[in-house]
Amino acid sequence: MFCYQCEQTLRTDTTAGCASDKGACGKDATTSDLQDILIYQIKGIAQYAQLARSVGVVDKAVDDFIQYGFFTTLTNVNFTATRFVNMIHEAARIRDSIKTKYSEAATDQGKPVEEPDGPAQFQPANNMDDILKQESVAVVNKDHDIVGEDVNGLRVLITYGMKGVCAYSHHARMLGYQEDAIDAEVERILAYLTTNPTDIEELLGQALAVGQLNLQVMDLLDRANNGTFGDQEITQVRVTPVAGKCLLVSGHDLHDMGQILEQTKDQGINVYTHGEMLPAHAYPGLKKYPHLVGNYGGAWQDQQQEFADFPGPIVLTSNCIIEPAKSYRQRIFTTGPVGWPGVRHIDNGNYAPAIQAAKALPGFKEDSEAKFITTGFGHKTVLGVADKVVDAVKSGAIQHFFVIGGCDGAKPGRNYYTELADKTPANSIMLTVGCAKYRFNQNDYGDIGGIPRLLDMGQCNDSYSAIKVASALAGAFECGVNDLPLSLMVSWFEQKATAVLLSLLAAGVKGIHLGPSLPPYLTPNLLAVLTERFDLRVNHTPEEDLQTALGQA
Ligand code: SF4
Ligand code: SF3
Repeated sequence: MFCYQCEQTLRTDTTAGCASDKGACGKDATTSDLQDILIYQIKGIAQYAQLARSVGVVDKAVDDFIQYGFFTTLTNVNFTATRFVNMIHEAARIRDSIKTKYSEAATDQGKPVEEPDGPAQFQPANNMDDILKQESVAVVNKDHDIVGEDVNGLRVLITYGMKGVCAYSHHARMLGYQEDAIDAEVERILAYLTTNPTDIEELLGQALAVGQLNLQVMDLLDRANNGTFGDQEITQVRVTPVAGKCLLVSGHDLHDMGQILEQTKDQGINVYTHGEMLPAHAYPGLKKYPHLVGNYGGAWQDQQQEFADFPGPIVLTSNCIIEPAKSYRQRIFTTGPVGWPGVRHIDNGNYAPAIQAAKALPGFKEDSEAKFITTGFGHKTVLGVADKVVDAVKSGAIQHFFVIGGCDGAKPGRNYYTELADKTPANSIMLTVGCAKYRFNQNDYGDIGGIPRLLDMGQCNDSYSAIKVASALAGAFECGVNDLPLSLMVSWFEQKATAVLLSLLAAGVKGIHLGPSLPPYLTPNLLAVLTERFDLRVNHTPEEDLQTALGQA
């Protein structure tokens, strides 16, 4: 195996990458190799899908599979090797089907039928052992020594960024939101990667195209979430348990959340959100369920202790799952792209097994002291008080905005974000998205003229909100986003954050602070380019970075 897609990848002084029997996340070599093969095949499907599109054949089911398949390989999503064997065989069937449709349409139109080479021609073996023997074509770093680390790094950046794009797009598709232009661009970029590109400038351009595509996808997802469940509203969320039977929902997928709430209605079960599901409380279409009672626990990396303590079943709807301890393995369920060997998987939208488990398990015996946090500052909420915000900036009451968001993680050094938030000046506003917020969202930072100093805009899926607010402020002050008193402190862990980073760069945002450590595929040369063109900044100490952000360095 070789995988270096996430921040917790094993690092030595000279190299980075999980390359032995098991990654730092618990992904074993078999699963990792099967994931590489699936990614390779999907690029081959994209080759044919793109050709099919050129003769007017568009098959939405093919794009569903492309995007779902990429999502399953994102960090902390799916660890079940047998699921990947099934998907590899399905990928071959889907490739054959789109190939046939393309050939027939091209022939009907009197056009020559092309036979793309590379991934499009891959034939998987029948069983897992033999498939694993085919892995050499799909190894992430296979061309590293031929093309050099910079070209390899950019190809990897594009592939990993596309995992984030596909994850966000899959969430939107779950709610019935899909756009052909997005699907076509996904196919184009994946097919581009099969051409073995080596031109650095061209690859950089394509990496920014991934960011541009992700902006479209996040816009679609924003419309999907708000269109389905209503615009986020400012909401007080209880963070302490109440007495009664209980069920915990983790991950990002609001469609799953809606189904679970509907199916647990009037069943005497209290539903709690965990991790990135916290913003669900802010949507009218979800908060209308009185049995959605609160948020339980913190960010994903604390789940082994928190899930062990939770007296009910747990449903994981997306990243981040980590190895379930024996104490709760029998009462955790996965759904959608998520998987863990031996953990029950619900793939038909029927949560009856989890509901039965909730009824059978003890639940919370008594109420804990009530404590609350606030969420629901989506872009519509914040822009609803834009006049107040603009006045506060003009009067000097607000002197700076910080976006402190992205992923949380298990490695030491993440307290950087707690310290950073705590040390921001009292005349500044913090916008946050993603699970990084759990480092500081229990703290009371007060308000500025009634505007809370900490505004939780939602999941990492809602990073689009931060971009929208920044653009609107720039419009109000008739300046560019880079001229605003605004600093972005982005916490990176997995590939959704990679896609968001590329989106920010594609939107022309400069001076982003990226941490806690850099993606290993950003080589010194690539970092130098990003620093020169985008003023990308590497984390130092919270004090130093605050000084830089505030222009006092
Ligand atoms: Fe290592 Fe991260 Fe890949 Fe897991 S996802 S194998 S921790 S780089
Ligand atoms: Fe978090 Fe996994 Fe990325 Fe959605 S839940 S931000 S790490």
